[in-house]
Amino acid sequence: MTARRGLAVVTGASSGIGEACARGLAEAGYEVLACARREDRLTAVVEGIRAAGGSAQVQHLDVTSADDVAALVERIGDRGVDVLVNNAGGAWGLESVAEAVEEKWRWMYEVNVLGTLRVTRALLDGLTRARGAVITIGSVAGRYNYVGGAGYNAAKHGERSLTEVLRKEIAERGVRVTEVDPGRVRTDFSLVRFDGDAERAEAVYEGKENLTAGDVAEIVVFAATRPAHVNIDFVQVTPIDQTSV
Ligand code: 8X3
Repeated sequence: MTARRGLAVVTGASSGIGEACARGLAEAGYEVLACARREDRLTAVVEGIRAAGGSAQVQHLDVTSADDVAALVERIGDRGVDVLVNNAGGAWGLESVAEAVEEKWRWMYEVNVLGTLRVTRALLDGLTRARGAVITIGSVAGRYNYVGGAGYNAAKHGERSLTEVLRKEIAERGVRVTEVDPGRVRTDFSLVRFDGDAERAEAVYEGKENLTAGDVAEIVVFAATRPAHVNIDFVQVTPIDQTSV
């Protein structure tokens, strides 16, 4: 398959929703620059895409690192960026406000809000050149609050504010901005949240309908491939039994 649609940059592409977006966008004909911290897993993802006939490359990226973001910008050079998927992010902990751990809150703000800001701002020129699309993976946690969720809720609400304002500010450049807010998706999300406690993580998904990362990626690809005058502002998507949101 040859890349027909231009360049798609995906953060957090080594697993879960990011990996599925990288695969889906490559299948749709984009040349994917797959970005993540874990280069071994990222390399496996990229090899899988290539084996399926798609176009993809590995880019080491920790969204909390200004140097890594600068290296990403340098790699892209004066190319246009047709799609940026801001997927890197996550939750850490489920403590009550009374028991809040500042380090965890700081990390969640850093990856979900500042990471999205840092990468998006750095690629704005490229996105403008291509009249591209920014697609940010938010969460239902950015719309509805829950007990134990305050740190993650606050970060995802912050990311949503950033995304909404960005849409209003850069529409005049022809850059589209979409937020996709998934509910429960079976990924490593809960494993990360619970510090690698597999049993606790599995309990989140056990006996429930769960979205797959692929379900979310289909929406991302759909939003990315709309005509230039069509902006999908946001999509909330949940498994059918997640009626709490
Ligand atoms: C996570 C969404 O519903 O699993 O971003 O808490 S949920």
